[in-house]
Amino acid sequence: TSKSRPWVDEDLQDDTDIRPTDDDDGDWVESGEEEELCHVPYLGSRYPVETMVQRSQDFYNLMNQRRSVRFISPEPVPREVINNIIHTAGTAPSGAHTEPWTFVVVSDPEVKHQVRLVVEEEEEANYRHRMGDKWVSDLQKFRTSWVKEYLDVAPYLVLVFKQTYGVVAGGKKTHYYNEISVSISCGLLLAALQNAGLVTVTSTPLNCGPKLRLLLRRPANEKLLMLLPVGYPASDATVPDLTRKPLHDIVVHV
Ligand code: IYR
Repeated sequence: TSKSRPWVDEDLQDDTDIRPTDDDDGDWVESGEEEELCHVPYLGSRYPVETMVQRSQDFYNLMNQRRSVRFISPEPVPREVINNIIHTAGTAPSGAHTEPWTFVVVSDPEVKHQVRLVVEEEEEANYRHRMGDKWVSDLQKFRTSWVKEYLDVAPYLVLVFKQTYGVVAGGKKTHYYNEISVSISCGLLLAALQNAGLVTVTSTPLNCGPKLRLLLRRPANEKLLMLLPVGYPASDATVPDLTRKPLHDIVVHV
């Protein structure tokens, strides 16, 4: 299928497991009829209607300013801010509350450079061979390429891994809906970055997952879902002059 649908990432068949016995050495464990969860009153905020309208409009205005920015300033960003943002991403809902995500934050310049070498080598092959002429020409107007300076320059690289299963004392734990769960957490991460005045570009480096997983010493149950360079925008950053679909083109009320 990777021939006809090159955007389907071959990493989903990650065979670089350094522990080849991994798949048969652990029994699947049940999350437990043994442990009970008590249910407590829900404490939420309810706002007056005018406040709701104002808040929803303000949040739209904030999020509508989000852009994929490929020119990131080397200026340092407080680690506390990054931690708060990842804490926010970790509030995402997940299948059976399994929280199947790992956020690897890379700030070490040497490791960032290693990430860049891996990504640029694979992306050059993607652009030259794997993506095909139509895909490459569809992207031309965005001026993307396999050269990704931001991987050296951004103060942080956040690599989001989905845990395809959990590893617990007795064996393996099923992570239901792990891909959509981690994808939702990525959406929250993007919103939290925007809220803090930071920028990123969502990159899903095709076929880099196994190498980056090994570089970052992550276990075999983790697959790379997204790579986000994070920082302040460069003072001379540019973005393509895009518009978004109007509301009436994206909503259907029944
Ligand atoms: N992953 C490549 C190519 C790319 C693909 C799409 I679809 C984009 O919207 C942008 C880029 C890259 O990161 O350059």
